[in-house]
Amino acid sequence: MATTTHAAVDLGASSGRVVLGRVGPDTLEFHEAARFPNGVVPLPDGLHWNIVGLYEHALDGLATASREAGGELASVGIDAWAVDYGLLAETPTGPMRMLGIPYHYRDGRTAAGVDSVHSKVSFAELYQRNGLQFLPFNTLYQLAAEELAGQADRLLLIPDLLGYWLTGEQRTEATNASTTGLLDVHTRLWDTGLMSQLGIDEQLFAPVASPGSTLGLTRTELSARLGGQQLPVTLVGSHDTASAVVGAPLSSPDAAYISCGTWGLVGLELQEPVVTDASREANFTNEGGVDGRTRFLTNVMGTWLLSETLRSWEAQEGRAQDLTSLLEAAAEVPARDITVFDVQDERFVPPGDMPARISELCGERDLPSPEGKPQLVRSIIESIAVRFAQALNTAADLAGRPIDVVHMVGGGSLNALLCQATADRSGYPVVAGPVEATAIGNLLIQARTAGTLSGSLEDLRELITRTHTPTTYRPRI
Ligand code: LFR
Repeated sequence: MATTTHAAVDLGASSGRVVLGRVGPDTLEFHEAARFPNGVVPLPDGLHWNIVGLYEHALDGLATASREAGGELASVGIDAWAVDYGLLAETPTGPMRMLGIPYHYRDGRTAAGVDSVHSKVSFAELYQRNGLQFLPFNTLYQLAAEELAGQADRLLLIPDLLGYWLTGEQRTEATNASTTGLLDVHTRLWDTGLMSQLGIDEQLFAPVASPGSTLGLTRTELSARLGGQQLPVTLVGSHDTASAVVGAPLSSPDAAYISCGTWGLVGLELQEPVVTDASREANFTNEGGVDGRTRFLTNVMGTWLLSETLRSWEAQEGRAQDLTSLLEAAAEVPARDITVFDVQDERFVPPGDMPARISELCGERDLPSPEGKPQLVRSIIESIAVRFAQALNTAADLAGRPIDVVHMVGGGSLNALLCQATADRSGYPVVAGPVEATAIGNLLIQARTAGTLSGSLEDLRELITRTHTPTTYRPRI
């Protein structure tokens, strides 16, 4: 059976990778051609991303992938976290120039943007129009706090910015566009009426394009680095969570998913958005999925709490922490020593000393503060699991649909303690894996665009089920 080879550039908040995959009707093989770190870059004016460094790493990774594929790379697809963007200005010579350094969504400047947007359009009206949960960093709030907005001719979301640098072509990929807050939740087109109410020039945005369309070929100037080839860049679900949901092998019509990395994205795949008062009050979002599906989900603080906790200990002790042995010790902590706290508290959004913030919160709420590392690690994991369980039940209630199984994908699917705690706290079986769901979702849409695969998302997921063995965690209580 014919196979094709594709490269997925997958950028997460704490690392990026280029995954080389060979795909066919009976084949789904992949490995990392490159992996590189990513993270918050604190500068005097706020928190940023090292976007040019990421572009260079992605290009190097593509060069490696192209070499490993023996010059047979059929296409490239890019996905990254949502909401963040680069601003560009016209130049006399043609190509646009970046203005400033893209901000990290965890930067606190957006608070003023929230007030400014809500003074023009209430949150209830916004939700009716864009179907988006309230997150203080949604693009429209960032834009309202953006000093350079007046000088910009174009805004490109992170994967679209890298796509522009690779090809010279500008589009706004639809799944990620849905996280800006400026897309109509029903038509999935720019809401130009909302833009004008907010004083945003609609020309700032490139046209919306669906996953499965072609962005263009890599620029000729890059060919020397890419094995002499001009590679086709295919638009995939460029919001990483959209690709993760494609790559979640949902095994029943009543399956739910948790895409767990820095964030835990907990929800359902629906055919239509749910834009009710109840879903707004529960802060459920209707992000755009691949093939016009709706990602009905809510953001839960994910492994960020744990990784920031480890980072604090590393900084305090001046030495690396061993997550595996910490998790082993955490597994031994008795139930009476576990403190369940509210992981959604806003103080956990910015980077910083999480152990101190957790103690502070426990103090305020009259909860016993976890003592020692194993207790703290276990309390974080159980608290995340409790919130996952609540979010699953709320999703089912709001969508009027039962849940029979939960698919945990992404980095969190490797955390056995978290998977088991989620099963125990929710009462649903948790089917864990694949850990690389995002890169898989990216590769599958490229392969379908190339004509190697065909059919619906269910058909694509069936290939994952046939080629990947998950681990099942059954509820013990
Ligand atoms: C996950 C994710 C979430 C989004 C958050 C910020 O990586 O893309 O879906 O809410 O990051 O962009």
